[in-house]
Amino acid sequence: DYQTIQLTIDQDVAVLTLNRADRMNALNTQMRAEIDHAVRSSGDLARVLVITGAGRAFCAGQDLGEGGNASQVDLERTLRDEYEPMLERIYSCPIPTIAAVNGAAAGAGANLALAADVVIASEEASFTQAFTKIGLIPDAGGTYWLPRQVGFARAMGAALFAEPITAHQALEWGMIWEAVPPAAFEAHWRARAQALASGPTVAYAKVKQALRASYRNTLEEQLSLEAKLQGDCGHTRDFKEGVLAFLEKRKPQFEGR
Ligand code: T3D
Repeated sequence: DYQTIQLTIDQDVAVLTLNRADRMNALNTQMRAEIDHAVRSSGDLARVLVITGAGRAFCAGQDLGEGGNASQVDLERTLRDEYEPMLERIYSCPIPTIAAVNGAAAGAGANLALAADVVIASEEASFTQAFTKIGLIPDAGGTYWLPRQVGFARAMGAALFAEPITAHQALEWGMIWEAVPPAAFEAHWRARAQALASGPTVAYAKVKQALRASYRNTLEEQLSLEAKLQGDCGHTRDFKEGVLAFLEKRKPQFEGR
């Protein structure tokens, strides 16, 4: 039983809700461990994982009240022992991950969202690299994701000025996939999640692998990787079904294998 999050799994869709609404879903030790555990379970039990927040915020980052006197908190240890395993768990999750960002995402909360494969934001949401406001640098993968997603100049400005970036700005910058009016937000991300959950799960896992490898590969290496992964997809039942459904002019029934 989780204390700081909720996990529901329904029709192959796992929904992990950060659930400390009175603290803007700020992350503490227990929550990091529970997220890690829930993401691992979801990878085994569902075909898509959504991470969202209870109440009006998505996640306010590190719980700044945790650990008492800030000058005595061992930030390096917390990051290595608690943030890294959680973020790597999300990154290596075999199924597609969606961050459904319902409100403010600040500090490590912003970078938790950026660790997901797809970010769908409510138009009311914002993304703040709040760290320098309290004398820190972007962590939780921020210095990795930001320059890749929005380019160096915007990453630097976001980190130095630590201003809230609106959902529209984030969309324009290529930081997120969609910004959706608040009234339509939940129905929209649920429909997106359901669409992925009934899709070709093996191909999705290989899409993630291929796109990520492109950051470090030469063209030659990437073409070779594509050939290998496509060869694997070619052996799935979903590929056979996809082609058959196309030829029979009907919707494919993918099984995720
Ligand atoms: O281990 C380490 O420490 C290193 C790792 C660091 C990683 C980080 O994430 S550093 C960055 C930490 N996060 C922030 O600096 C963001 C702080 N929060 C905010 O900027 C704002 O609260 C929000 C933009 C998220 C929301 O603003 P708003 O106006 O909607 O709400 P609020 O009134 O500021 O917050 C409501 C309550 O939540 C309030 O408590 P109260 O007054 O009702 O008792 C506030 O103190 C609490 N809260 C918000 N953020 C945090 C928090 N409590 C603890 N930690 C927080 N991060």
